[in-house]
Amino acid sequence: MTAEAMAFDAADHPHRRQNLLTGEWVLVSPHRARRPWQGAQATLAAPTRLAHDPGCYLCPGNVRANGVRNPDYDGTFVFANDFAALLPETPAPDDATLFPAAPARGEARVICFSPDHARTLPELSDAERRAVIDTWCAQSAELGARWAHVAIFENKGEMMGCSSPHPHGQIWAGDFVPDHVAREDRHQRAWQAARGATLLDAVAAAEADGPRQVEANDHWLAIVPWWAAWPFETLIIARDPVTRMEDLSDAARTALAQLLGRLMTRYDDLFDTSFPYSFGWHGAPHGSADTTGWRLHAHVYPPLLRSATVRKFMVGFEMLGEPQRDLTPEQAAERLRAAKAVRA
Ligand code: H2U
Ligand code: ZN
Repeated sequence: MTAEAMAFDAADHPHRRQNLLTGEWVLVSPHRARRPWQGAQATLAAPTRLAHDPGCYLCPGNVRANGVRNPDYDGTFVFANDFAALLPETPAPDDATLFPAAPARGEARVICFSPDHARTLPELSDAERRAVIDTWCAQSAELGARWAHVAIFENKGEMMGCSSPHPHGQIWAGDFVPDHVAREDRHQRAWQAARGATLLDAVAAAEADGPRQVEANDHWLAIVPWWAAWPFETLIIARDPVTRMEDLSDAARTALAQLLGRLMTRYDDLFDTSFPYSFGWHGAPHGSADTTGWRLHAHVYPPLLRSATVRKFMVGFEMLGEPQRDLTPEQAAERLRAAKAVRA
């Protein structure tokens, strides 16, 4: 049969999908998921962890790497990163045609999710997760009043380069809009201008109850996006017309605490491990009052592919061409839906 006569099957035929937030493409090669695998396939013994670790820099009452003692905090705890990637006062570099450079000023903070050294975000109660969300919102408002952009994120797990097992996230605020956000800014504005609709509002409407939905409630939708590059990547979209974290209503914050708990518990159940990921929020940059086209959302980028230890590597074609995946986003969503959303 000629290729023209064959009916296209997204679960079988190689094809490319475009990320509407960035314009980037991903190569989907579903037929490759059937290839034999003789590589590593280990399982991980769950490490037992104390609720308070005397050697941890982040636990309440302990002394940090720079000698400062943490207070005896009992909720979330935010402090200025002792090794901040951005500093408030730095001179501007020379900018030359062949050596382009730009100033970078800002500040970085660390947020401990709770005093408990052993409980990760999905292991906290809804009320404790709500406290983390309120802290994110307050930080976004406070730092956004001074800086053009506030990045709120969490690196979880050694595999993602996380430097401490104490559940924590980071906040980097700066006087510039970083590349990924600038790209999403352009694409969301262009969509709004061309169609008179908000891109992620349209995506949420089209994806609700569809094959890529993983979790949903009145205020949020979590999907494996059509264009997912990482095997189990998800996109969490605010269903209300909110452009920045601090504008979330009381009801949306409570609903987010529940949805995040369920989504991340599914991840943990999938490979029976504390699922590693990089996770973070994208909202309208604070540097401009014009938030046209924006819808608040979060990206979850987990590296795992086949088990607790077998990860996806973005190498070869991915480094030199564009991201590629074998498992389709629909298959990934199906597997996440089949995992448990509530801890036993
Ligand atoms: P990561 O685990 O995602 O790397 O975040 C931990 C951050 O905590 C890291 O940026 C900071 C590191 O600089 N940190 C302190 O500020 N003080 C410490 O005593 C330990 C770690
Ligand atoms: Zn700790």
